[in-house]
Amino acid sequence: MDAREMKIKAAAAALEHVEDGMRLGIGTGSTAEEFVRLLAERVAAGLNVVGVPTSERTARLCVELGVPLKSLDELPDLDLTIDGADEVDGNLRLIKGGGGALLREKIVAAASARMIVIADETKVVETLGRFPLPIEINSFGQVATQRAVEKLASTLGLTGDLVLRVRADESLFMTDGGHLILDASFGRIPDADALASQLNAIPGVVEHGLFINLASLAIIAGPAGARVME
Ligand code: ABF
Repeated sequence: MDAREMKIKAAAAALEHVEDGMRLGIGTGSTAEEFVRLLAERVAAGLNVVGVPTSERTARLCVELGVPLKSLDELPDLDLTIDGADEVDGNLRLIKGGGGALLREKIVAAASARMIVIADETKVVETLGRFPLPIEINSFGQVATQRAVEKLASTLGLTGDLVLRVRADESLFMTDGGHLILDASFGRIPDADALASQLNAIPGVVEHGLFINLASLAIIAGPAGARVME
């Protein structure tokens, strides 16, 4: 089974949790996009759902495929969010944001009664941090903010480079919300809860990719099929 087939398998398993009439948060990334494609088929067959997208990219795909959308302001109480992740640990803590949508993804996940993560086995880790942690920062005072993050990392015994994310043409990556992203290559984050809470205390940090106490369960696809972590 190749990587795409595993994404499709996880997405199909998540679709079984979608009920008629649901208000859905719809995630960003290639796995979430496989979910959108399968959801669109069910909508075409009569499934009555409405989605709130977590990125402009996801919104465009939903519109293209005919998945009805509303804004989060129109639907502030969601039944279920389906989204991908860059890393999942055994306590369903996540690193997200590799796609740059972490702020809207976290806002939508927090507005949802449940969040189901869809991923393949390569995303499952014992300790978060192998994947560089995306930290969304305001462009105003970005140097001061980066220094504050570096100082926090040092106090927590975390080492590794913090790099401003750039696009292929070397221009600065800007999120849908107009912010910058620092990718922090810590390698291992032994105390994700402490890092998450202390990052939130830095004024220039808009949000970070540590999703803690947000995922209700994870559907993990591997060569033998899809399994559930909860
Ligand atoms: C998105 O899913 C991002 O938060 C995360 O980076 C991405 C993972 O992408 P993929 O499913 O393509 O591995 O929600």
